[in-house]
Amino acid sequence: MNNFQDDPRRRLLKRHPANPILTAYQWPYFVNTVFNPGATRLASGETILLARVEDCSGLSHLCVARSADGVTDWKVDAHPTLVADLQNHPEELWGIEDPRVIWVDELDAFAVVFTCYSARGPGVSMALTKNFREFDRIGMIFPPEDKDAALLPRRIDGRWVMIHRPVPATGSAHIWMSFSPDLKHWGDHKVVLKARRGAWWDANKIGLAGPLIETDEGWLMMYHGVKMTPGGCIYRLGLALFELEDPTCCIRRCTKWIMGPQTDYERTGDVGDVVFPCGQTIADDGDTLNLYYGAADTSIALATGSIRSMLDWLSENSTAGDQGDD
Ligand code: BMA
Repeated sequence: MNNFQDDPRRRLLKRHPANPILTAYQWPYFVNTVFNPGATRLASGETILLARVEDCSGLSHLCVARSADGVTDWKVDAHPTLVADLQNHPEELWGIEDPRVIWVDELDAFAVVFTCYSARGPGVSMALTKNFREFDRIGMIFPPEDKDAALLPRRIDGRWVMIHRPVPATGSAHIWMSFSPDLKHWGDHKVVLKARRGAWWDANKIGLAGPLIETDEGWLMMYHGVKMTPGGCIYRLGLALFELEDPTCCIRRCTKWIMGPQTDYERTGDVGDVVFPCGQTIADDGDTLNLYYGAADTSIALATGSIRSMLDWLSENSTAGDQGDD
């Protein structure tokens, strides 16, 4: 008998019954799709989603949605919040996508790291904001092809740390970390998590989901794995844990995915079979995780879990270290 109902992974992330919680129909202006939002909570407790919005040109911009409970009654900005600025940033030619947002005490600002879609392919750009109304653009920090990037919320050994996913000319696309003294000049690039090979769920191409979560056991990373099949790609989610004071060092990495496309809104849309989180919020208890994710590149959905349970599950369903393949 199939024991799927007993699979503990079903309890790790629970889909919200109101899913999808945000769709293009809730947008105050006409758009094609809303998906892959960055997420954060303000000191007031308000949840902010910085959604990727694709209009009917096919290009994307970013738009803020705010909610007191993080589930209902979203107030969406009446107009696009952050749009491509071609005059100053020609690398944003084909729009901006997939923001990851993190509060940085030292900067007294949120760091927004997003994809700039240039004529040479996607690169990584950064901007700072205090209020999600005005943004100070730092500009492109990693050239094409690179994406799926987020900043660690604090310096490690005096340097900023960026997680990102360059795509090499040959071989698999792995997750890297790079270091900077000033958020502008980046170096000491290092692969930190490799895509597996063959039939694995996370073979050939992986990328960061939301920003890393600091726990007492290490930095918890959620990442997506892309399984390429004759029927198309399947985007699923997994977990890995990295050392707190040396985040390039992977402590353990899951074997099985924790969440994959199952519901209609995840399986069907502009790009079917995609669950793609770019951010999460953590409740006042310090443990409850609200994971906001793009579903099938069409709508925004929410899944809720416990960080403690994820760490426990990871310790029983993992291999030590990275274990990926070159
Ligand atoms: C990735 C990114 C995401 C997208 C996903 C599935 O490469 O471009 O924005 O959600 O593909 O189409």
